Amino acid sequence: MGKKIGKVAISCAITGAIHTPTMSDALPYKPEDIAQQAIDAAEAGAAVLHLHARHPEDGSVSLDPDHFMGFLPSIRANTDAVLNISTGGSLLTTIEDRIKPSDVVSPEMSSLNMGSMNFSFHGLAKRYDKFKFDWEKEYIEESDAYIFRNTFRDIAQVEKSLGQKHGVKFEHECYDVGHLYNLKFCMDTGLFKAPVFIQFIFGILGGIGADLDNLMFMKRTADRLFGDNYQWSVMAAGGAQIPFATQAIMMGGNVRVGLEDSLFIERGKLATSNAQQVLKIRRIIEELGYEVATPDDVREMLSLKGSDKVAI
Ligand code: KMH
Ligand code: ZN
Repeated sequence: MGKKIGKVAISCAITGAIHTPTMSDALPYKPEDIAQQAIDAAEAGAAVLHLHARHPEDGSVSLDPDHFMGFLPSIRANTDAVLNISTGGSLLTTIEDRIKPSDVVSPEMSSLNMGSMNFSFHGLAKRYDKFKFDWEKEYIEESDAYIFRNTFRDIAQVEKSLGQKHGVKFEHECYDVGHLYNLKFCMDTGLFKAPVFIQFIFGILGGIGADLDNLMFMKRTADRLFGDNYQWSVMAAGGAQIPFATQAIMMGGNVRVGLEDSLFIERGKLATSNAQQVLKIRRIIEELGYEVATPDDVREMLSLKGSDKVAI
């Protein structure tokens, strides 16, 4: 084996809160399916599992900690992956509700969205004539009126409830350049300590678009604001997922894939599982001469508290 250039951490976001069951049979929403796909994704090379819960009967989004507990013990028992619990799981409720699952689970990581914004996927509704479940059509169509609320007070609340109380490290989700400045302000006022982990996000309607120039710009801006005090990863929605992840690898960053962010494995072709996307990006990582980071590599890179401190 040739000498490797560096390590790349793969995060896999298993189901999320945007896509609905009609859009892909592969999107998991039953606890046993979320667990199995997460385990398979970890086996394929994902070091971090970014997790949301769904109602098992109809796949609608859920923030009920019991629904998380329907799949987390099995994932924990079968993988060493870093568990990352979303705090952005609903556009329709309070930050307190969004914090609850992580407060119960005390994971090594949680997502933390770094600004309020439009967050819309209403354009997807017209692609489907019929929906599997009653809630889906309205949920998608109504997203033209959704505001994803993440005020500075909300951000501070997440830090207090999860960072201070549980030693949770955050995946700082930055959907636009302004979110980097929000994070910088929070760091300057002592809310977060280095190294912070930034997820640059592209292609959400309401955030910065999936143009490669924007990735360069986000990275240059982050370098200027944070210097050596940050680690980074890239997530792009839909068809931009793998191309942006590839660009991130070549720039020395980390990557996020998963059915939360894209239902596709290539243009026009649905992915059959989360693991399929992980395996694809893994092949690219290795072909480009890099090595896939293990969960322990990520623990070291981000100074995580350790899996023994997770409450499952
Ligand atoms: N689906 C991503 C664009 C969260 O979980 O905190 C947003 C996300 C939010 O991952
Ligand atoms: Zn998410």
